[in-house]
Amino acid sequence: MRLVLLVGPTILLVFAASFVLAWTFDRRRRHLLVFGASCLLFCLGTLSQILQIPPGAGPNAVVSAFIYTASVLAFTEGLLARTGKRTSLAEKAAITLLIVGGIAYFYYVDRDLLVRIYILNFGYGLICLATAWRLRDMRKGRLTERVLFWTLLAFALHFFPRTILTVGVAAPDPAQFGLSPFWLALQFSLAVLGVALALALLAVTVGDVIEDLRRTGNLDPLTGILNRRGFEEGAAQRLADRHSHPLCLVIADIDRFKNINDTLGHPAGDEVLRTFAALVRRAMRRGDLGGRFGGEEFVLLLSGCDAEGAAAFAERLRASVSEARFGSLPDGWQVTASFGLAEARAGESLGQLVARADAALYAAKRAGRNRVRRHGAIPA
Ligand code: GH3
Ligand code: MG
Ligand code: MG
Repeated sequence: MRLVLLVGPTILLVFAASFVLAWTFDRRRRHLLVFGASCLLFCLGTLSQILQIPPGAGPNAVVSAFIYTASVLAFTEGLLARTGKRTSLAEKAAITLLIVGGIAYFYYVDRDLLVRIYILNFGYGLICLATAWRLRDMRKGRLTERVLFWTLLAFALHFFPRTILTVGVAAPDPAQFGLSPFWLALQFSLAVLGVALALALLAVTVGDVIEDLRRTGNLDPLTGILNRRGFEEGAAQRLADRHSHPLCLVIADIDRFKNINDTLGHPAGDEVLRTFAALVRRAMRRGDLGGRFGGEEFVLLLSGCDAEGAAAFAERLRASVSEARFGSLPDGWQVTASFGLAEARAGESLGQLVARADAALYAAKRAGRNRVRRHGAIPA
């Protein structure tokens, strides 16, 4: 046997190992394991053909068709699972039955190599094409996602012209199958497009991990809302985008929070912060930005909202805080917060806007706490 035939299966094994290794770093990404399984199955399918296991053309055709179909289905399942989509078990079973049943029928009942070639190639092309269609949003995603989408589409489409051009209407001579243009073109296209596809998958995997790190680096671990860095990043974008204006910044500061910590301990204080953050999150609309600036100070950036709207928003949040029940506090302990807000001026930096809202917050504290103050407004 020529050793060169084992190059493909070896490459597939390396890819399978890479995906499984990537999965061990973050086991929530089950789709990586599915990609690993897909590569491994494809490797086994190739080996079954090269080594003629099981022996005999009929059993070998049926078994390898089954393994290849499982591999293609695992691959598309992994792609879909990555974005929370899936195909049903019934769909997968029906596809497998159609393809493997077709291969068995056109070997044992009505022997026809030509039809078998078309079933496999058009079948896999259609599965990949349907998957590309369901994942069409990826073409607007990150660079790695766009590369993966177009590689997938090219891979899906290539099945059709390649088969038609190298097989046409006459099946290759079974005795010379390994030397037929169909087989050689198949090997070549799998080596090029298949490897490109696996590399694109790995690139997307790396991109996913980076994106995850970036996101968690922008989140406050205690409350799950944005931390100062995440808030500043998002706020700078909105300030620069004139479609977000009018834009208001609201700073909320829990009143006499130190007292809670001193009387009931730090863990009770942390629990209050978590509940407070949940109230903030509930009050926000889509497109609003909310974060914790450290300590017991929360900031909100309200898009498409003028000072009137922001004052009404802050007043609602103030009321909901003063009425809320905080689990870590004794009955009858009321938590209140003071609010300062300012509407962004044209060309104003985030620092300047925060300073004005902060001045309003300070006025709210001085006026007795548990109230909302607007920068520039005449104190009532
Ligand atoms: P005021 O009404 O003037 O805002 O009074 P205050 O006590 O809320 O304000 P002050 O700034 O004096 O106290 C804030 C306290 O918040 C001090 C600090 O120990 C506490 N703190 C800061 N970060 C955390 C945190 O992550 N968890 C807890 N439990 N406490 C924190
Ligand atoms: Mg405070
Ligand atoms: Mg404070």
